[in-house]
Amino acid sequence: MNDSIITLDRHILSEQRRYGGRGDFSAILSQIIFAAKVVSAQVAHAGLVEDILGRTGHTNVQGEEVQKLDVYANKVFINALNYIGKVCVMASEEEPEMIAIPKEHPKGDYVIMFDPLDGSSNIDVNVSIGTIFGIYKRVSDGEDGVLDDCLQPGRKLFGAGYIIYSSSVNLVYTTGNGVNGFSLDPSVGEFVLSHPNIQIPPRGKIYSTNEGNYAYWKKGTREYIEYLKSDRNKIKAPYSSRYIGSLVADFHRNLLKGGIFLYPEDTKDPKKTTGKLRLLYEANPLAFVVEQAGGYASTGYERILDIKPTKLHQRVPLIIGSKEDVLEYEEFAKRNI
Ligand code: P6P
Repeated sequence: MNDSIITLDRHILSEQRRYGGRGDFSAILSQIIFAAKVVSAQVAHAGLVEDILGRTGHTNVQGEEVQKLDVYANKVFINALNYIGKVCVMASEEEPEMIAIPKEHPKGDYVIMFDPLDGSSNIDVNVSIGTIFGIYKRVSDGEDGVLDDCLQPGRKLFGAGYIIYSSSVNLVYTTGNGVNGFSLDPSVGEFVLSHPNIQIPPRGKIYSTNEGNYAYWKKGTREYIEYLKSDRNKIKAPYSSRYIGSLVADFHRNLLKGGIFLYPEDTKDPKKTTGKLRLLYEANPLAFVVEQAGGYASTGYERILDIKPTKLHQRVPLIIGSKEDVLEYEEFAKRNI
């Protein structure tokens, strides 16, 4: 492999040398990479292999039908991270409580939040799905991590990223020094740098939202979407609507092309009066990535990364993408409170 090709492992090492670090964080990222490769192999076969396709008959803490691949991905990430001695506690969308590090393994200084397989309802229709992760330094003393280590605001993130399992497998991550994207080369089993120094356009031409919720949106949200769909007295062409229904896929497209993703609060479903998406392992990691790429993430009223979490699985409205678009949405939301 010639030296113009930068593998993810090489990139992590160069970041460690450039910005310092004992290698603990790099070891965590290396394990996330390993887990991503394992999950991607199974996702690639999900359409073919009966025993991991379809439903487990169980529901997770979110009350959602758990697909077998969710269960599998959750275990893969937990087992890849719990023995390396760098982590003191984890939390997953698939686990109702915090995930303690088994007593036989040493504990470390980091805290991992993750959604092992977001968009899993799309698995059996072959739509892109993804993993989202956030990495914090612990705030507690003692051996085992505690809830306070998990309930940190997103602005305290030390690193974050996502993996999208699609026509190609991409891993996008930041350690607070910009955003870089890597593509898995299956011929060598390595992630190679494919999207260096990602910067989201300040304004896009795409909006991503489930307009089926229109009747339950607040007035400001409805007015904003109508505004995007109008030609504003021939001043600007209407935005294009693109909605995959898989957060990582919608986010990734908007990150590269520009645009705004909206999952606002709605007034129909009691579980969604504060939005559907989860703060700790969906909104915060993607908010950290998008701000590092020059974008912005908001609830419509406040910056996502400034929210002090109170519960492991708390939900938030998520408005995320090109900064000018998200700020424009805030103007509509705030004048209709
Ligand atoms: P809706 C998938 O279930 C998910 O959690 C996200 O990946 C996605 O953005 C959202 O929910 C889709 O929700 O209500 O539009 O189906």
